[in-house]
Amino acid sequence: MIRTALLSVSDKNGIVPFAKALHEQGVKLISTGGTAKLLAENGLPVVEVTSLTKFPEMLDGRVKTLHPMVHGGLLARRDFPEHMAALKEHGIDTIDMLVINLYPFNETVANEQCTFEEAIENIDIGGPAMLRAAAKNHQDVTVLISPEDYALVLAEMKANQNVVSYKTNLRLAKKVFAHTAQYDGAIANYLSALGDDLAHKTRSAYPETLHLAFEKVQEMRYGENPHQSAAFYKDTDLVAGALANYKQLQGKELSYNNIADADSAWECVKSFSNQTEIGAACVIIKHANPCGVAVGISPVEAYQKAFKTDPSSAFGGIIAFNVTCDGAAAEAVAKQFVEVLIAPSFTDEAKAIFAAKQNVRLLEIPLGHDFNTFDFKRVGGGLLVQSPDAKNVLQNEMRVVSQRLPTPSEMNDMLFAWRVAKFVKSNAIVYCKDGVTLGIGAGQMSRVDSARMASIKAENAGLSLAGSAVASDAFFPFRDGLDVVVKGGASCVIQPGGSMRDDEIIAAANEHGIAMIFTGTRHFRH
Ligand code: 93A
Repeated sequence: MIRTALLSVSDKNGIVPFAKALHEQGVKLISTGGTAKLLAENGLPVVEVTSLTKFPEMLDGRVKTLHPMVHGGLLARRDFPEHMAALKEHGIDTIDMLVINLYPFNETVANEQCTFEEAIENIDIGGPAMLRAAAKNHQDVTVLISPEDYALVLAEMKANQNVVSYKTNLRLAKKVFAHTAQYDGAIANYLSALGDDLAHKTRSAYPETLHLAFEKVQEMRYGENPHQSAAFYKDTDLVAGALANYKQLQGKELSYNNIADADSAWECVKSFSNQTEIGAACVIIKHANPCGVAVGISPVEAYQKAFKTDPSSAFGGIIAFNVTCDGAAAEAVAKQFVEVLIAPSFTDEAKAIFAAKQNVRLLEIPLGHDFNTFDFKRVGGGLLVQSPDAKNVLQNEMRVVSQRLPTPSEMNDMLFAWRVAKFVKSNAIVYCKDGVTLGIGAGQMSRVDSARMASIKAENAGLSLAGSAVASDAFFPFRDGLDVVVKGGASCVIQPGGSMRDDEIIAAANEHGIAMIFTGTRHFRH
């Protein structure tokens, strides 16, 4: 039964009429500073949390409700005599309803002018703590995070002497945990997009005039083609760019295309490095696209798996490991024609193997501490500037949209495929299974052609796509692309979703009995 409600909302829309209705139901209202003020202004009797806790709101509001008077009231089990005795002993009253909306973190960081300071201040601590407490104790506490639930809860209370059913409380609690998970996910995403060394920096708007400072490293014999001249400049910003920090151990001077492909290879391979359960990852790049990516218990295993994806394209490729290249890996790689081999380090044995192959360029790039601040693209008469595609979709932001849930191994395969698809030129279709790419369709103008291309490549390499996972870098505009990948052998698909025809595409997935996940984020790469 609802006797006391605590209301603490950032977005105050709709709170006054709801609080009025609660008051008319005889519910005692407790509230935090801003919310309490608004309710009092509207003639409602309201107890301020400060008078309950006997503490002022402190530290610029960072500490308002973090107190046993609040959390004891939310968390006590009403059916445990010891809990109720403890409340009595400490003069704590139960709180039966919690109405909250959190500091608007997402809305704040969505504004390009948002500074790092502002973002941090908009991380709500007390709100999620109360939400989780109330949701944990949903047996006795009703917790509301969205105005759309106000009417239903009020109707139940009116019909049932202020009692809200267990079923409703449980439904609302589930909503809360999904919400707090998303809220923390958004914070993690924001911070990871800033990169380790940039976290202290203010995110500023793009300046009116752009003065770029890059330092010349080398002039090349030629550019993308022999009739073009070229040079490589490194970013003078210390935190930026892996290719500003490489050490070349041997081989001819890096060419324009070597540097461009080495960048793609390194960006892709290092994206596997926070996956502690993985031994090693290997990426083979050709013409800026991965033509084989795999993880394995050792670098040699990862390489051998990656090579099998597309042995003919791997010829003359750029290869990267995210772990030390040891003798076994070096020996395996040395069997193929390789332009550039990259790793955080090479063992003496590996160096000795390549000593006999002086044409191979060996690059050591330290893991971590590199982060591109901006992406640039020269266009006729100007420069396009954007923040890098640094967003990693967290698992709790992904949504299973099919009737069939993915199995754990399908889930792993999809996550792997999704990681790779980010580094494949659009339209990208990537088939994977057991930590290895099986077919990669890249750079096609139509998604369905990319899908066809990927399965043709798998067939050419003699690989089976049965039971594989497919990642698509952007949504399927029509069901034809999905039909092609299922026909190819995919049993699950990961894609951003967001097409006008999502319903049709979900229906097609269900018709085929495959599992499908929407990530909500796309990874175009041009
Ligand atoms: O700064 S907090 O993380 N610390 C707290 O103790 C706390 N308690 C409630 N944020 C806290 N809140 C949040 O304040 C609520 O989640 C709500 O978004 C907001 C309402 O503040 P006011 O009523 O003063 O406008």
